[in-house]
Amino acid sequence: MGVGISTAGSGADRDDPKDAQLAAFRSGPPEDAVVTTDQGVRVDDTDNSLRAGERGPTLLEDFQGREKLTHFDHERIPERVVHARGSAAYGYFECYASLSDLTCADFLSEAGLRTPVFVRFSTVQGPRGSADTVRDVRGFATKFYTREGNYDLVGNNMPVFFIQDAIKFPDFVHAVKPEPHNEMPTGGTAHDTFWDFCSLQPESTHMLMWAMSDRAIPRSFRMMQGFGVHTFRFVTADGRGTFVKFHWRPKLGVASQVWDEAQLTAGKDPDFHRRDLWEAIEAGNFPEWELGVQLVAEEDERSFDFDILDATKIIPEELVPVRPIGRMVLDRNPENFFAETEQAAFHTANIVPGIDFSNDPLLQGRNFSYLDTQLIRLGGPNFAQLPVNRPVAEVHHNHRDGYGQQVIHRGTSYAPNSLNANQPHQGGQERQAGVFQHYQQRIDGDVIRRRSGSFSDHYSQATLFWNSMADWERRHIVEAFRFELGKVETAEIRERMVGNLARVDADLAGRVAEGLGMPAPEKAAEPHHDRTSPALSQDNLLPGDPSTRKVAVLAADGVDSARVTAVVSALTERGVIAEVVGPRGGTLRDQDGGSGLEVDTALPTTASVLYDAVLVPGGEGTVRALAESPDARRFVEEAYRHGKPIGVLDNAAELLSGISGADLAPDVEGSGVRSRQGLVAAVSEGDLSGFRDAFVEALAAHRFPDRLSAS
Ligand code: HDE
Repeated sequence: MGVGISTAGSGADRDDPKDAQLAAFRSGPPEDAVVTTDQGVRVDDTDNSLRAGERGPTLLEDFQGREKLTHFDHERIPERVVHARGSAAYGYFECYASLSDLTCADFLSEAGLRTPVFVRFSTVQGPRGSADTVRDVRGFATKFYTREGNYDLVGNNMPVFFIQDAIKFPDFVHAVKPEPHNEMPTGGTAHDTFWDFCSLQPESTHMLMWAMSDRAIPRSFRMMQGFGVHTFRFVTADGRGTFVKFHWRPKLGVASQVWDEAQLTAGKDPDFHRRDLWEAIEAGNFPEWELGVQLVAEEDERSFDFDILDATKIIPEELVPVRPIGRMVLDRNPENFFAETEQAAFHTANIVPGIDFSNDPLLQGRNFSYLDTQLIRLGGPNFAQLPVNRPVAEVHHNHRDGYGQQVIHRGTSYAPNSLNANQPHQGGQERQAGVFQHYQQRIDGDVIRRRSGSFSDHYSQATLFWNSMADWERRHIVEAFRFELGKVETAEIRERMVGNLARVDADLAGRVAEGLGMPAPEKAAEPHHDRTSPALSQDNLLPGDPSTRKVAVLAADGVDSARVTAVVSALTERGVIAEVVGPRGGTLRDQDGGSGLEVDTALPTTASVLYDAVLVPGGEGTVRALAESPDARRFVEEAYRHGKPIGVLDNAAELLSGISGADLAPDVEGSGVRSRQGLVAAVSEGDLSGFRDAFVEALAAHRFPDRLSAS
């Protein structure tokens, strides 16, 4: 894919006010122009320095050379202290129906109303250049460019957080980041300081369950849920409040990699998630999420056995259902990574009329931190004027000056004033549509540094999460704890952590301890509960849609191309992406000697972990060549080990014979297909429809984790 740089002013969608605004800032390569300095002076040569004699020293008066090097020297800005690695896209949010009975937010006021958005996904721990597929929380930050100003919903792909109070954030981040003495590990939590902190801070236990689950190794940004995490408030035009939690649900369902696959992907394609998002949008497969809300009446604030102000707790969906209120589609890639994705500045305090905060102490601290961090990262107070951050609503205030000021303000810069008829004037105390007023609440309390007792149960919801998992999800959680704690060098930290896990579930703690070679911990003092919340299990979050899943058609010379083409066209009709992977580039010979399949990707340049499934066509030559190729055998074996669907046509079934456990289902007379645990074989020469249906069904199931080794 080429680098698409549009020429100035082109490519704007006039129905999208944000895109129309950005058009004014775009600059493409000129059609025919002499290179200039920053001052617009056309110059003869920026390839050779000005020097005294051909072999002499460079002269200080070389202003072209100095300008070029100086600009280059200043290209870098500080990366985000957390969430440094990210990828983003533009799109729109569309409201399903007016929510004016709950909120006066304009962007939620009308069925079909579209609001432009910019969404940045990220990992948390690693630096800008780290791999995408590490085990980590993913950021899911959305900027809504509403007609009433920018609203930022700065969420994650997990609904809870590690700590309850923002004042602990620097400690948490210092612990999770690479260790200070040797700057290791990059992008991961499997090290002593992280587990030291968490084992001493039991409020992290619930979040650790999420972080050790497959939610921390998503298949794609497009297949992740998003959560606002905190409880916020909706506020109506007449000032009535309702507590609200935000949920993004991906249309493609929630799907993950498996841990071995994620680690291999980090090497084979460190940009795996970035590429996936970019390519999906370029191909017109626009990712989509539904926004849902959980609503709690003000008077029900204290009616749960947890505190809704505590960000280490969810409100189980079985207690308060999620009500869909709109959908978001991402349909445009940014054009310059630095200008847009890197300079995007999100802030939890960017809210609009109709939305307000709760007293969640984590949220209250974030409301300070995000503005503060942009000041250092973007070098001054005018970052809201950067194209990506500009609201589409008009801006009027008396803020002036500062680094990088882009506006030539005229007139006075204070209020009250008589010289400019007191403009801009205050919105006023009277309630008015489109004018933000803080939600009025009565606060009465002593000034103290203490957490509410209602924040003190750190285990019940961790148990709820564990109880709600399918067997395979539990296996993965156990394996993740074994991996992470297995990398911890200090025995006391491992013991303390396993002790905490015993308070979540005895079986969990016992299995983790066994993997670490430790004695099972004492039975926990307090009883565990057996409540479940089915909405938490990924088993219940797959809609059965195979579209945009990527299938490698692994083939070599001598392929039966007619049969495979018949399958591939049926897959393509279902939105599946099929790529022919061959031993080399070019065209593969058909079994009849003519030209067969066009190779999309040569085997040495790719890997099984970059696909969701493998399809191996038949044909004498192709099967023999693949069986003799260690790379091809590994490709299939790895797909099997990672629980992926494998389809084999005709004699290609032979390739499975070398893989331990890869036994085909018994032949069902007349069906023409043998299918079990994602291994799908076409066994009759004739009709392929049974095979196609079974393979598509396997793709929609995503993975067959029970095929993987048990622990
Ligand atoms: Fe953030 N967080 N955070 N965070 N966070 C940042 O802001 C912070 C928290 C989240 O794509 C920083 O611009 C504090 C929870 C996302 O640009 C910083 C606390 C959640 C992003 C910051 C939290 C998040 C950030 C770093 C504890 C999920 C990336 C650079 C109270 C609801 C946004 C920046 C993007 C980024 C502070 C906890 C999500 C330092 C103090 C909880 C998605 O300001």
